[in-house]
Amino acid sequence: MDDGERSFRAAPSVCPFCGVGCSLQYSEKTASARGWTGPVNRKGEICPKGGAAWQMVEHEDRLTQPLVRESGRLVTASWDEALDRVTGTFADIVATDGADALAFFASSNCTNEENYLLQKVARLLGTNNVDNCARLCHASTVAAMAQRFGAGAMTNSLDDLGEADVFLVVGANPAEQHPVIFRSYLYPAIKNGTELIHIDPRENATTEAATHHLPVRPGYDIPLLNAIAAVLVEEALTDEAFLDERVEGVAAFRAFVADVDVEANAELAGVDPDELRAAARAYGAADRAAAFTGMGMSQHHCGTDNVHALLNLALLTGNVGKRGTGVNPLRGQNNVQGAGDVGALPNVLPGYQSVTDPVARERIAAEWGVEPPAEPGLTEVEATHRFGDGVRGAYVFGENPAVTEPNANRVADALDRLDCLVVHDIFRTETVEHADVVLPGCVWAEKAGTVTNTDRQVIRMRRNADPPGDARRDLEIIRELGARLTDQPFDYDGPEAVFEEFTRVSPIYAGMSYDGIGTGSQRWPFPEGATEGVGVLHAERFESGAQRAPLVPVEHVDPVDPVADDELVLTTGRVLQHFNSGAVTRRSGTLMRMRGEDVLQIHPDDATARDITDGDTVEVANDRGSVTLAAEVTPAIRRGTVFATFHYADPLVNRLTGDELDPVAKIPEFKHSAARVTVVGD
Ligand SMILES: Nc1nc2c(c(=O)[nH]1)N[C@H]1C(S)=C(S)[C@@H](COP(=O)(O)OP(=O)(O)OC[C@H]3O[C@@H](n4cnc5c(=O)[nH]c(N)nc54)[C@H](O)[C@@H]3O)O[C@H]1N2
Ligand SMILES: Nc1nc2c(c(=O)[nH]1)N[C@H]1C(S)=C(S)[C@@H](COP(=O)(O)OP(=O)(O)OC[C@H]3O[C@@H](n4cnc5c(=O)[nH]c(N)nc54)[C@H](O)[C@@H]3O)O[C@H]1N2
Ligand code: SF4
Ligand SMILES: [Mo]
Repeated sequence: MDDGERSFRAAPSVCPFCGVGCSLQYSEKTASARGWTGPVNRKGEICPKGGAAWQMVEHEDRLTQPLVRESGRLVTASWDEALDRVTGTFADIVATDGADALAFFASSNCTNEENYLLQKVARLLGTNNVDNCARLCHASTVAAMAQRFGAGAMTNSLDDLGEADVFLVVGANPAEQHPVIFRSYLYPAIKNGTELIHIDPRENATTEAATHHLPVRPGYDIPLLNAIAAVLVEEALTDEAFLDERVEGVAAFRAFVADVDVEANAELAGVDPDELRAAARAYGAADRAAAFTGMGMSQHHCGTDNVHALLNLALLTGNVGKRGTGVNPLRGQNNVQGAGDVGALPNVLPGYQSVTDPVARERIAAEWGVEPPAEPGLTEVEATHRFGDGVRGAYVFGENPAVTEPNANRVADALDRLDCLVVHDIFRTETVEHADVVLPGCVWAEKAGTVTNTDRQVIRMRRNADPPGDARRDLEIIRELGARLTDQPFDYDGPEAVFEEFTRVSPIYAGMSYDGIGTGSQRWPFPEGATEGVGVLHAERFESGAQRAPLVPVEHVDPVDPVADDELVLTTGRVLQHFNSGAVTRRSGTLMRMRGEDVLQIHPDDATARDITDGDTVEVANDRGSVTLAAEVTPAIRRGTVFATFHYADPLVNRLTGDELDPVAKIPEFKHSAARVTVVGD
């Protein structure tokens, strides 16, 4: 790419990667991104991904022209040709099969304003088929927390969590996945004596700081958490005053845990019962204990129930509604919280108002002039399963489902069954290879807008550069799409006008403004007259409006894939140096030098039984597909379990994951698949 004519400038913006929301801007001195002292990274600290974030701005692989498929090949086209193709085909589909024959995938890597407009386009067309990859991520957590507490978000703020005496981290590895939270907020407390309980089948960078490690068998968190609940009740470590005032269903729950056999549950979960009791005592005895939950909990066919089991522990011990407590989902991408907040979800309108609520629909209609449809739409994975069978057209904005959805061989077929796949991205991704139209968008540093980070802080992004070549700003592309596809003008003169409209239709953001946010943040909920917003939720009442939240007994269900004697359990996840589908980080020279290839972590006993030695090439296979990668023989992973990341297109690890979904949240079972592991020569 010829960058000779591009000019760059420093303007406070936000890191495009994880949900921590560190502030970044261009540095002329180093010609790269550097942290500035933002509302989260108060000393300007960033992790290696943030440090490499400028590389995508100037990358030679950037999409700089629209592409359309002609005779089977993607060829360059003008914007008019590309947009005409999209609007012509989509209008045709709506005319013949109705708007529900379209599906819109919004982007949790993109701004509130972009996602708000995309869901508006979908709903004006007449469909609630709009979702974002929160579906693959914390959908189950959000479902459980919204049902019990009335808000699907971190109960607490990063600012107060350091006051905890115990951190209970379940199925999350913040030292690698939320590095600035771990380093700047958790680790200082740990150094000061806060105990860390880590529940994870692997020892990883987070475990290094742990006081207790329970290496749970993947898929067996419910028996483990129920056993902790039983110990809390048995040893009178519950908060009786809190149970009296703020909790319901207490007697039934006590009866339920009275039947829990702690030793048997520990054995089922694959952990030492004494260790489990010690961890339960630490959590129960703490004056303040804060729980954190991640993908190890959420990405199961029982993901919603996993989180329910964790919420029980917080309620039993009165660890809700106070500083240094709560249940805190560490959110994924820089705007996955916001993509949900603005209503890029099939069941809720902006601000989590149900699509089935006539009052909420009327409130939207008063602003839009059109009432959104009342039937909940399809979730992402459900939509993919319907491609070519009811769904004929899809708009994929800033997502790479060919790599990140489960059962990748099936996903590839599904993408090809569409009459029209539009991919709006910045690189020629694996998903682009299936597209009929490709729209070149812009990266973080080329856009303005807001994102909402993991602890509900709305932060502003500002332009450091113009998009390269003919690439356009994401908001501009969606605005143009809306103007062409609907009978509304979509004549917003920039992101601020979109944000203002959003604050008018979404009560949780009412009163926020670009000026008020400035170079700091505003947090939801944002009561009238607030300047910053509420840090600790559920203090007097739960966000549901109720004074009490229920304890809910949850029963274990076995993982979906039966594991034969000669098979191992494959669980998948992340490493520090790469991000999700790897579309961006695999193109970063700096990060690739730090971690070039994917490996399969396997326990020495499982390796020996298969004649595998460290560094061997191994095949990992099941009925859905197979991949080959290098073995890393390590006692850091529990026996019987193997781990690989999903960051690479080759090996495409999601070939092995299955289609089963959590019945409530429709999240896939990414964390448990049966697999045969064999050595393939040297
Ligand atoms: N470096 C980096 N940071 C990221 C991302 C990235 O790709 N790279 N992605 C971002 C996104 S989108 C997200 S959602 C977050 C996710 O952040 P995390 O939730 O921390 O991500 P994972 O590595 O998928 O899973 C966490 C841990 O769950 C463990 N685990 C696996 N199965 C089970 C189980 O059955 N039970 C329990 N208790 N644990 C289990 C795994 O061993 C793993 O260490 O990270 C965000 N930050
Ligand atoms: N096996 C397995 N699979 C998983 C998971 C797992 O733990 N295991 N985790 C799941 C989770 S939690 C998640 S969140 C999903 C993530 O799934 P995806 O969202 O599909 O993954 P990303 O790599 O984040 O995709 C981002 C895409 O957006 C593009 N992009 C980035 N910034 C911009 C921008 O500003 N504008 C535009 N237009 N495009 C942009 C990138 O080039 C990339 O193609 O993966 C899920 N899949
Ligand atoms: S911790 Fe997350 S937001 Fe902060 S620099 Fe790293 S990737 Fe970016
Ligand atoms: Mo995620």
